[in-house]
Amino acid sequence: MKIEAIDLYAISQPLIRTFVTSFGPQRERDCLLVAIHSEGLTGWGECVATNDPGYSYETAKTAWHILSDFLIPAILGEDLQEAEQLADWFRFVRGHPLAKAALDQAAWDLTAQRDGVSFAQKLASPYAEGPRSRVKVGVSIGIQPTMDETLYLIQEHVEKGYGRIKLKIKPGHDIELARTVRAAFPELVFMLDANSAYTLNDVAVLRAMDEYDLLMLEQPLGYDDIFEHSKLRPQITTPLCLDESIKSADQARFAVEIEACDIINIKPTRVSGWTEARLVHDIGREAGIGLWVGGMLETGVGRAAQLALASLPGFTLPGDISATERYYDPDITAPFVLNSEDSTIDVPTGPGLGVEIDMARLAGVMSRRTSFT
Ligand code: OSB
Ligand code: MG
Repeated sequence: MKIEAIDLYAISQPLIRTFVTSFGPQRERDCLLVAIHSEGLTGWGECVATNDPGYSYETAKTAWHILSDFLIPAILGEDLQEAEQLADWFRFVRGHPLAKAALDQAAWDLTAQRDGVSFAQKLASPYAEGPRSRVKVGVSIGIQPTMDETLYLIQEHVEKGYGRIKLKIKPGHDIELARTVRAAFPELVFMLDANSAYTLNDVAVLRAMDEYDLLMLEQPLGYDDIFEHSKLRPQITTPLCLDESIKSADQARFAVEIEACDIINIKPTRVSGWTEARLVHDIGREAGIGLWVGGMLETGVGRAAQLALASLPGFTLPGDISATERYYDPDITAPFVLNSEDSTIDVPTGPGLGVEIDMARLAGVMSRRTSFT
């Protein structure tokens, strides 16, 4: 398929609720969308780089620069057979996984449409099991101004049917939170995400978490670290999960080899896309690592592709793929809704991503658009 044209959009949508993590608040969600055109088909991808460089060094603005000046010119006019080719085409750009992942997602969507299969079917084709039809999900709740609001939000989401709750922590907002939540909800399946806010000097705090029967503790130490996580792991009984520091299949291999984690949160965007995410899945599955699909406050475009990844057989834990109405109302696609009876979301079955973009809504939230031909 000759890559005939690519559109790049910058959009900005208000979040229904400000999302606060240890690296700060997000009120407006800026992100980019890419559309690859070929043979009358259009493949869509979302770039989830955030407004600020708190989660990673990439921002929506650096991603615009890398996409428009390097990645898009490198693939325009090329003959795309399979999305796996992109890794070679992009090798000349160091880093910038979130920018690369947008085009990777669009290439998977486009080639799945060409093949007349869903993104999930195409991604799951190497596995005898095939894709799951619905995937287990949980919800990620940002840091709230008061403990009462935290408890209220947990209650609200449990009532909606979410079977797993993730809470954000930061120094000074940790042990008391875990203690209070466990006391209020003795049976709750919950976990904590520190987004790299601690150091090995805080082992006493992290060890105190062992009391509260957490599903896991996510990325307590450095955002690029696996070495110190491997030092921490034998000192706590809570299962240790890595997010930020696994940016490639190689880093997943290294983490497994030095026993730095029990669990990996695979965000396809953080590892440059779905091809690499599937490799991380295979490495983790082979090593008996717990796996789940992480989120970055995606719109319906990104959610559809997260669901496709989560349909692979090695995912053992609920993903951060909550219903889109939690973040955007209306969204730029039809909403994804929770199956409240089993805390799942259905994997789209239509060709490619299986979602339709509301172009009028997109025009309403768009701040910038460039077409490359
Ligand atoms: O660390 O998992 C994270 C959102 C933005 C940046 C980092 C993270 C998150 C989330 C939200 O936890 C997950 C979601 O519901 O999309
Ligand atoms: Mg995280």
